[in-house]
Amino acid sequence: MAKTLTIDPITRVEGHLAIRVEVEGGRVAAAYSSGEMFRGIEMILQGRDPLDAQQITQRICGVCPISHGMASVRALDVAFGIRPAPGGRMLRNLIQAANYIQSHILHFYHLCALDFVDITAILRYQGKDPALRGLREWVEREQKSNQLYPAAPFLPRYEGEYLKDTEANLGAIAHYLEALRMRALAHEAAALFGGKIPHATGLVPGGVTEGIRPDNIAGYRSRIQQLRTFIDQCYLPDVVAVAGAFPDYFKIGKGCGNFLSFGVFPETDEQAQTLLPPGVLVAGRVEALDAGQITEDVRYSLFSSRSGLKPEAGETRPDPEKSGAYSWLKAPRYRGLAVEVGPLARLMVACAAQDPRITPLVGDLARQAGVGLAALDSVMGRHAARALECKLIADRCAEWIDALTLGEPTCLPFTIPREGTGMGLTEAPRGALGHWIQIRNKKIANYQCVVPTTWNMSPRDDHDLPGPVEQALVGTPVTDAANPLEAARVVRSFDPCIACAVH
Ligand code: NFE
Ligand code: MG
Repeated sequence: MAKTLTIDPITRVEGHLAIRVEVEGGRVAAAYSSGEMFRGIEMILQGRDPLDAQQITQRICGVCPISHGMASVRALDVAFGIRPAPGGRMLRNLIQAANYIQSHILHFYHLCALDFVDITAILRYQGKDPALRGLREWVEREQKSNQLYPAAPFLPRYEGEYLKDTEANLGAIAHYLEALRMRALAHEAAALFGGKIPHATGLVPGGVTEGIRPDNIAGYRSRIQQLRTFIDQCYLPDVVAVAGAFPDYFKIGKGCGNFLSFGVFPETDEQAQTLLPPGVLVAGRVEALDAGQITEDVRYSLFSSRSGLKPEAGETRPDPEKSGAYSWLKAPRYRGLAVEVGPLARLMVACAAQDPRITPLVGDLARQAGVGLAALDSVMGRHAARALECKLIADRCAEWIDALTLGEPTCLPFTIPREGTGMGLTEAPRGALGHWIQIRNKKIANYQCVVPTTWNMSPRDDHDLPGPVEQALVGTPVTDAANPLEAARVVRSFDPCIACAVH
């Protein structure tokens, strides 16, 4: 007989997510993903000045604000009939890249590492490092506390198999602390060109308001060099070590098998030439992206809006009492298919398109992990893809910063049209992100966002097709119903952000 388990809230993800699984014979037989909060940013935008869109949509999230700002200014570029100044396009890339690096380091060290690294190893720490000694005292306090909630963020935790080697654990724990400093550096790098972070003020239609000067170039370059060292010497080796210790996780968490990328980091004026290419991978074949194939179903979502609408005609009408609905996320579909988005999707699409820069790197990664390319569609493959992408982007940043031209214009004049429409597609750290704007009488008539975690954590659609994480959970072992660690690892491998997903 099926037994139902609910993980609510699932910790160490951004926002409020509940996962319900039906377990039969020690494995997940069915899964349900519920976003548990409503925000209504799309409704807040209606009737406002179009220039408010990039400021307000950045408030969707403090982790990936730049990507919302980018999708927004790209939609405004189209609606205003302008293209960004070349210097502005380069600065947008540098700002967005710094935010990616921050986000990927955050996910690995501060959100998911403690799924694998044994934090209790710090109790055996005998060294003199004041930060690690402080951490040991913190974890000791948590261990002694018999109150469930004040003891956070490390204990209690789901018990199960963690990394065994004390030195490996202590090394990763030291990197957990170092990663906090690295994220600050990445934030500073983004702020040098974006004005501030989170919620950059410098992103505008036509480019970026900050100029290209020796001081901001030097500041960005030095921070990127430190980040590249951390990625090469800590992040990648730690992911490889975790992968080596948990090889089963190349077989756990296989997703829906379809991958979507909008493409990101335009290297020329043309969207088609992006560092990470656009495309859709269905049943092993890569197709050109057709944004006209995107719709959102709401049968199981807490909305009374019409179902199956395209984003440009999308509606946001909350219906908290809706019978049968179980999530505040809509269910985005591409030609009716559930598709996975994120770093793994971007690399899979790039490999299927035989991208000359990316394909050999992914092949090397799979060889290093001792698995075939197909095994990357898994929990461990998602972590490895995120780390590899972080390196790819950071290395490219070092080239972009050297290619800037001092004093080159970074923004353009524009006028707000009386009427207009725009679609802004980009890739956020967690995957494909689109904003759609309709302008009437110089005001926002409608604004719709379709967001990475909305794709990945979506509930069932109108045809009862489960969303990507709901599919990935099926078959996951549950060795101890009181400690469903395996299921939590599957969910966290997607790096969900529910604030974004419900927006
Ligand atoms: Ni709130 Fe975001 C990213 C976006 S995820 S983190 O990356 O857009 O849905
Ligand atoms: Mg939306």
